[in-house]
Amino acid sequence: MGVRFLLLFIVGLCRAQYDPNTRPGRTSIVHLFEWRWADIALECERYLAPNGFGGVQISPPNENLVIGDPSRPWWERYQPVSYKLCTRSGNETEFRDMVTRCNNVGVYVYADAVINHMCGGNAGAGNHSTCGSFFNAKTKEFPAVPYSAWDFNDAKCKSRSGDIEDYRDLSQVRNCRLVNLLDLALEKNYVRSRITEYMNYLIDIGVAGFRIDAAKHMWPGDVKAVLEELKDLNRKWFPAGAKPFIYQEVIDLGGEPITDSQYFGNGRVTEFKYGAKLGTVMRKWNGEKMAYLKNWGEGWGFVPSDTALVFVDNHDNQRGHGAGGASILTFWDARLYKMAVGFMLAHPYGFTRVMSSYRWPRYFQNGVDINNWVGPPSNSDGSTKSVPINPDTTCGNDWVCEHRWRQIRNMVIFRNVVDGQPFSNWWDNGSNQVAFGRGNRGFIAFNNDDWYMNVNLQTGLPAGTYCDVISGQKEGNTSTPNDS
Ligand code: QV4
Ligand code: CA
Repeated sequence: MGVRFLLLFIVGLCRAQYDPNTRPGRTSIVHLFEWRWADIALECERYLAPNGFGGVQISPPNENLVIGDPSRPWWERYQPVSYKLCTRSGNETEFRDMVTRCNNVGVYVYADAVINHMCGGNAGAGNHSTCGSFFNAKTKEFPAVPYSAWDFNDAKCKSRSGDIEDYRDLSQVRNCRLVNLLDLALEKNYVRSRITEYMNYLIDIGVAGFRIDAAKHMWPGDVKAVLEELKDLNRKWFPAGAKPFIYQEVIDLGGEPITDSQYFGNGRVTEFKYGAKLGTVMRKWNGEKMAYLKNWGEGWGFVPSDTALVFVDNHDNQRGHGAGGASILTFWDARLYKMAVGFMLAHPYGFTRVMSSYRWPRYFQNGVDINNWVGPPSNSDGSTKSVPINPDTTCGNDWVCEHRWRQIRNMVIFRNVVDGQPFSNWWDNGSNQVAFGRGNRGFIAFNNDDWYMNVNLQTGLPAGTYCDVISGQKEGNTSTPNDS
């Protein structure tokens, strides 16, 4: 008995970082990309908690390089200058207020941790940083951390330019600069301790976990060493012994020496094949059709369900950054997007993240969106605009708020309701009409063919009258018809 108990305990500990720590019955998170902390706090209270969202992924909270004042690209936030908590999203006081208020309503916060690198190697005179900390990228000095030249990897990098040139070369991908970003020497105890100090500071404030940015560009053992020094979550909101949820950004679309499975020991990984394949199916590219989704999940070569963080699009591939973006569906393709997100939220595979974006002036030249750098809706002084809520519950100021679209919000609730129920009663027409249930709790049907769908299906639900929460809204005992 004693041995068995001990064994269970150890296994439990090792799995802890795969657990999102969401409240029971809350099964998804939403990425509020580039939102201000003040707006996220309000959104937790007025919308996310009442609608069963489990948490929010936030943009990197630490100090970064300011680029191209006043037209600031979103991607400046992936160029750290220090671990001080001030960015365009807000200062430390606002950050603490957000975490406290979201936690108090049971919506937890997941921070984007940019720990592979600091800012680009050419930044220097003429550039400043979001908290005003001094730095010099040319001499690799970041006194606000502090880091200096010997905390970086350049000596270990074997590429000609010092940048990553060949993704088939595993040590180049991990030891050289990703697009010239100064690459931290994570095998050094000193560097590890600065990073764990930062992450533990966030844990003490009350965050529930981390997206590990550019995990592919760090040695799995180095990431592990950092994670092993992390504290348990804050006892004010989390049970004793709760570990931060970890999901690592590894883009593994196949064909490279760096694979998702190398990172399973550290926590979950972002399954990029998921959105790429689902987009291909919904667009009917390469002869794909929805009928083939019958064995969606591991059957499609994805990582094991309990190691996967899944999403239809993310902040990179929705605008042509990162890898494998061509088939990706986004809010710009609203109808197909709602179907894809609906499918993701209805299907039991993986832990689900919903994207919430802002509109930007997309402008294609030779197939490339030359405006894919454009930062969040902002005022003339470069500060980020707030997220006003319209009377019809949509968002103003060019914030898209996909998470507030009825179909997506209701499917987030659907996923909570069917949590733990088996994938059941699959039906397809051999083409693009499919349907399936989740035990006796929910049922969903899709028609992505160009003709009507008129079939009698076994749903597995108890006899009764049900509301279609995609086309309508359940109001008391009736289901309201509506626009789309
Ligand atoms: C450019 C050239 C370099 C040159 C340099 C000289 O490309 O070859 O050496 O100038 O100064 C930006 C610019 C990029 C510029 C670079 C350095 O886009 O043109 O280099 O800065 O100044 C985001 C953006 C990047 C951006 C970066 C830092 O996507 O474009 O780079 O932020 O501001 C791979 C990785 C994966 C990564 C993905 C985008 O495996 O890890 O690419 N995804 C994550 C984030 C992503 C972020 C980073 C990693 C970096 O999700 O948003 O990149 O933190 O697939
Ligand atoms: Ca690296």
